[in-house]
Amino acid sequence: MKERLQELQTEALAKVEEASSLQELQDIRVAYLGKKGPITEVLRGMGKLSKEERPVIGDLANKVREAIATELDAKKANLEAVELEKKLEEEQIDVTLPGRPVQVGGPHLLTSIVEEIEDLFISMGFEVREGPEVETDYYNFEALNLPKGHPARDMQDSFYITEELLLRTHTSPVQARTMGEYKGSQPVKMICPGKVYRRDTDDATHSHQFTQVEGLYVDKDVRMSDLKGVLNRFAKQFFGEEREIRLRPSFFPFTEPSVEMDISCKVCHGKGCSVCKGTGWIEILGGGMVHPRVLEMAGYDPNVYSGFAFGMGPERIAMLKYGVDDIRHFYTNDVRFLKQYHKA
Ligand code: 2NL
Repeated sequence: MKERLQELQTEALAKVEEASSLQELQDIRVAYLGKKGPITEVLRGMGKLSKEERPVIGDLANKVREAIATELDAKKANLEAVELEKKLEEEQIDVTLPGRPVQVGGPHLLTSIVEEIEDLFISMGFEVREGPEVETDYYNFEALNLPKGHPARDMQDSFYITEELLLRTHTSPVQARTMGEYKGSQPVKMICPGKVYRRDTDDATHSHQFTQVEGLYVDKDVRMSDLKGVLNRFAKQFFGEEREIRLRPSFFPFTEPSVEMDISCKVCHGKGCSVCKGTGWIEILGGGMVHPRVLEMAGYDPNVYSGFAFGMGPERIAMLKYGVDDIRHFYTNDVRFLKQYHKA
């Protein structure tokens, strides 16, 4: 029996030595140390032994068992280390490889233009105010001297939601609301940028939705010369100090008198070319002195207060500044178009 146990140990240790995978080790463990293994079998046959032999064989069997188990554990640790080494080798990463470029966006051209306009007027003491895009008939029309039946408020030209609610057709209602809040108690000096809506068929120069920035300055003693000074500063800072402005008489229902402002053409400097259609001047915006009826309806006494107002379309301004030939570029969002105007 002694010899049988020693044989088993030699045989098992040789197999452990040869094993090259964890699965093989597990098989050896089951084969030699398992319940149906040869060592268990030897121990089971101990009943036939003499009293003196029994502890000696039992002791030896345990030692053999331990020796095999120890070798199995050592080999297992060894194989695991080899396997980890192999895995690390295979999964090696090159930390010096350049990273994949990340696509970053930037502000939309219109956003940049509106922010540039805002900054210029903020520097002249105007505050920026926003208001609802769904407006009441009162603030969009009535309060701006466009009473019911006025030709400029044709149902065909606006998106009506109900009899009394519509998508605003200009940002002036934000100004009418602000004056209405103050009710003649303090001056107003504000601009209001935002989206406006008109029922129009979209083409290269028309859009059913576009952007507007309107300005309003109401105080005692505000004159047309104040309007001219503010707009001149705006035009030169926005388009370049070499540009000139001129005001022409015009008409709007909410201003009296009304004007339109042109800037000198930067291509021909007033001589006339295709950009300015031979006139030397390019129309930029409209404005005028706030109509006394508009002041009155908002609670400002037109005998005490006067004001100027103006409105411009940032799409048109961006088109002039960058030579964009189709207003639809602002909404179709072709990234090749948009990317051209990212500063960084
Ligand atoms: C244009 C012309 C204009 C106004 C907007 C205005 C607002 C109030 C009172 C009086 Cl609360 N006027 N706004 C005045 C004249 C012209 O816009 O061509 N916009 C794109």
